[in-house]
Amino acid sequence: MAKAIPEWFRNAVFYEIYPQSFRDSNGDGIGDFGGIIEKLDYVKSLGVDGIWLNPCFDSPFQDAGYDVRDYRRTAPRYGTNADLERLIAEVHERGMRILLDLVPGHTSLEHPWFKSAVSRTKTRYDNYYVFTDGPDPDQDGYPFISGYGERDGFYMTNYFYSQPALNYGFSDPKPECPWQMDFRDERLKPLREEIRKVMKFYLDAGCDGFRVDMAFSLIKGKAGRDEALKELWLDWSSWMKSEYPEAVLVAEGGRPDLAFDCGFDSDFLLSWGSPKRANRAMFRAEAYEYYTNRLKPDTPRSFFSRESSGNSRDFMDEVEALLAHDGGEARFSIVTGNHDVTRLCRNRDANDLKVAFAFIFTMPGRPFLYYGDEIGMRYLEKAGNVEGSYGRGGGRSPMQWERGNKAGFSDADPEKFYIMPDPDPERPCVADQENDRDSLLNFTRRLIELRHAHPALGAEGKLRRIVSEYADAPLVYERELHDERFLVALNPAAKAAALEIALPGEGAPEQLVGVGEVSVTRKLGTTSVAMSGVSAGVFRL
Ligand code: TEU
Ligand code: CA
Repeated sequence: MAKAIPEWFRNAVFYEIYPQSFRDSNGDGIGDFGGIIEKLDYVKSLGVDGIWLNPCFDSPFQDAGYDVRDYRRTAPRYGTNADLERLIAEVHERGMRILLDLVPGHTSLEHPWFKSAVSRTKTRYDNYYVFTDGPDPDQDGYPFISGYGERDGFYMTNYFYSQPALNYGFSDPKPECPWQMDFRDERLKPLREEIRKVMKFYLDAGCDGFRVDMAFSLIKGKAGRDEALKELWLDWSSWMKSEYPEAVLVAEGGRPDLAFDCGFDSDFLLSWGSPKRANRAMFRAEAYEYYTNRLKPDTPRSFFSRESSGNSRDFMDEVEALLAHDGGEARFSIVTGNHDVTRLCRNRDANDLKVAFAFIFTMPGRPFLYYGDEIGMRYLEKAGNVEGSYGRGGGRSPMQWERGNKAGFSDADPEKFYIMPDPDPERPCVADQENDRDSLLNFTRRLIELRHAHPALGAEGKLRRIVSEYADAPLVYERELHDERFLVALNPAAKAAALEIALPGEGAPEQLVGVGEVSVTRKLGTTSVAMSGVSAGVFRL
């Protein structure tokens, strides 16, 4: 059974920092630990409780660091291990927490384990990766790379060709494929122990847990895979929870129900992972276009768009099913975006974003804010491929702190920046938005502040759907905890909306935050909600 969530995590809000793009402190054009430290007061000012830092470990950077060469050493371009410890201490000094990115599914081709495993000689690392027993034609549909290294066999990849899959075994090994080892095979234990020690290494260095990359990719197979994953993860998670009761694990799994059973404290509600991925993509405030473009052309677009042709019902159904599964603990995270998807800002203006944020920060769970989304940073279509970003580079551009061609990101010549900055001189920046009461930045701060001031609006408040059945908005729900009740009404569509809802009580409730015009009037047992196009309101009942 899953262990309880630590107190600090109960109503936590996170900020994702992509280290190479946040702030460069030594003028080489690449963000680093020192740069993040310089900006921690800003991060704190957002009201967030924790940071998720993308991989910062030694790597040949063929997938921006998701190809680890040495789990126990930070990438020199970000700083030393001691610098990382200093960052952790500075985060803690400000009363925040920090999650590192654990990548247990694969390493880089340059990891010593792989170099050893792929060599001609037999070594203790031979079973660390999935290799065929020879130039075996029966690859059973798995992705293998042939013709690399001296070993008489092919290696399985987990993502890019440069990310060989670590071997945690198969849930349904096929006798005709002897290279498929049973996930309980004793020979696989040393790798599991290594990864446990990597977690211990960083927990001892003070980090507060991990975001776990591709958490459910570890065990291969079809039949019985979920059960095998539970066994693997419960082993690690229960160890971690007993040794480090304050630490948390957040899965990148896209399956919060399975993640709960594995002992994770949360999982991202991503477009993939769900049999209903189309519904998630239509609704979530992450990646809509990115994913919908890959869906059939007649797939409706995001609910959070001015034509608002997606419906919110299927997504809310899924959220309710998840809440039922985890006993109301809401072990899922809705994100504004991440380093893999298009920025939410694509095809949306600041008001559209405010409506989406009003949703994200008043829903159950533990939301994650992707760096730069709080100022509406744009998706750069022309970013190109940088360190294996391929289609994803547009959302990884340098953080825009101030005006000017360097955006306060670095002292280096912008030509030397790690990745292309937004070329538009009118691009949004922190400095401008700090001074504007109505900016997206200050709106985001108010939402996060509200969420903390009123736990009913936070992770574990009860969610009651009032309206979610229309294909063209609005979405109305109630949040409740102890003696506090709030009404949230969202109309992302361009056209105005008016509806009557069943909501006991009299008088006009107080509006706490909003965008556009939303009025709620209650008379003789009927409540009328009138909303302008592109509007949102949070009301105290
Ligand atoms: O991504 C896992 C994932 O499954 C991806 O499909 C993701 O949805 C995709 O990149 C979108 O194009 C994780 C990391 O977040 C990603 O950055 C890494 O490249 C990947 O694992 C491999 O480690
Ligand atoms: Ca630097």
